[in-house]
Amino acid sequence: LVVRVPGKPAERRALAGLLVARFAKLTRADKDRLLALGDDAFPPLLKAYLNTCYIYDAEKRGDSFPLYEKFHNIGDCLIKVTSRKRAADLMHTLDNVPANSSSKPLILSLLGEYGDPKPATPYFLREIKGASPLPSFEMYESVSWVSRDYVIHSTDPRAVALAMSWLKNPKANSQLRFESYVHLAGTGGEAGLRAVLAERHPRKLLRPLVERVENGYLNAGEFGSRTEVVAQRTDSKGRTYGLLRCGILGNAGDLWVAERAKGKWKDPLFAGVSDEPSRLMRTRKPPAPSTYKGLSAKQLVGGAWFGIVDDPDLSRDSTHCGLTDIEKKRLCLDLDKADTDADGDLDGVDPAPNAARRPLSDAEQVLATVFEARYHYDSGEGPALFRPAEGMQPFELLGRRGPTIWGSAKRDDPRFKPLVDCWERGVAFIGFGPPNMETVGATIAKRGIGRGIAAPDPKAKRWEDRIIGWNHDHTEAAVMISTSYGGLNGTGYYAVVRKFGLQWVVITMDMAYIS
Ligand SMILES: [Ca+2]
Ligand SMILES: [Ca+2]
Repeated sequence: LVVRVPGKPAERRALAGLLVARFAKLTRADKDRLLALGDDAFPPLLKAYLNTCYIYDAEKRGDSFPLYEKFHNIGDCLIKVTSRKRAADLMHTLDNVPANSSSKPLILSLLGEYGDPKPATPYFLREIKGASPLPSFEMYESVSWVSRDYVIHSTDPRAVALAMSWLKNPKANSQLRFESYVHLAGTGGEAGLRAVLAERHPRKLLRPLVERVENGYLNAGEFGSRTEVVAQRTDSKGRTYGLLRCGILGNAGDLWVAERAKGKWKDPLFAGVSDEPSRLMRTRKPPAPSTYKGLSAKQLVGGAWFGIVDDPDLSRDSTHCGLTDIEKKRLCLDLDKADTDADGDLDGVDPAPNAARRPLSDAEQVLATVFEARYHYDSGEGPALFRPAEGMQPFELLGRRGPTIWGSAKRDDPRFKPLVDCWERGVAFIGFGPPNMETVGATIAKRGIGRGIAAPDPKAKRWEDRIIGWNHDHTEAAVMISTSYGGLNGTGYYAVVRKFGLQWVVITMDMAYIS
């Protein structure tokens, strides 16, 4: 199909102006003609885009969806006719629009695409500095998102210096620190690599569970919860007890009892039973068991809890591992052993309690490196269930602040039922998979990182060839890491790692999906 447009510049510009003026009424064929005018359509489209944004911003309180739609439609056309020669117009626009204009994210992302780093970088630095502190939830199309994305992938010394300052400042926003941590070894040369390695922690034991309960916060998206006090009572001897709801073992409805002493909850104990906090929407039953010695969650919450606060069966830790038998059952650990994986660290503090420490193959190091980087700034102290691919042998995946349990490649393996039943309740389900090579390919084309990495072969015999993409000499690799707490609460990141000497380091990690 050939779209006919005039050849003479003046006629082309006149036609572009005419078509943009009646933009809302354009047929598909008209739109094709407009786009076929290419760069000649840029000036009227930019002008119309800015005008629509201006009116949209002025009327934001009203019902402005039609306007919103209009500026998106014009924006879509603008994207298609912008090229490198328009970078100066984009910078001129940014110099002149109001600070919070809704036109900014698109103009900035076009500048990121077509501008030369030297003149363009200061625009992004200015925006990201002005945007601090960052909102906790960001739209993809926000100014701070676009500028952060630019700065973090840039090798411009000014952008690298800013990312280095985030990484080295413990008080900086943790999202910015995370982005710096997973990109600087790729963008920042020797100094960037050194800064990333300096930020890595040595292997750390977990805080004892009783400490984590006191401040029990699960970083589990909408299922996150702090420990709450359901009921509190003082007995005849003046001792105060409480019934708590705490999600530190992976379920926000879990019931715990504890004594209150000197302003603190002393040695909280999991009752093994869960109720449903009203704010949570549930499609499944709470994880088993449904009763404690015949008492249902409803009865416990109704007052029966006060009768079990001294029950020695609640506090029994048969193996002296730092977890009660009831807590251990939830974590799917060996009830007969204090150190399930026999690596010297007791189950209560081992960050990988059912995977022993051992030397790792290159492929295992790739996964361990990506895992560590992904959760380096994650504050969640609850359990994760790792889902290995067929053929993987357990090894320690470190970096989270809660225990990571090595699960099974079989979906319904009964050994892990207690954690699996906490789907949508707070347990993080983590797995690796082949990177989406379309996404990786786009990044490779745009930024040159990961050149030479081949797509994994889904039919390969060895798991390392099925889920990891390698370059020819196995010094760079790409993989996807996914975390999900429930059906509509998950993220996937694809990562590229590079081997520096003997050490694997993440050189890029970007969100591939969120649900
Ligand atoms: Ca151990
Ligand atoms: Ca271990």
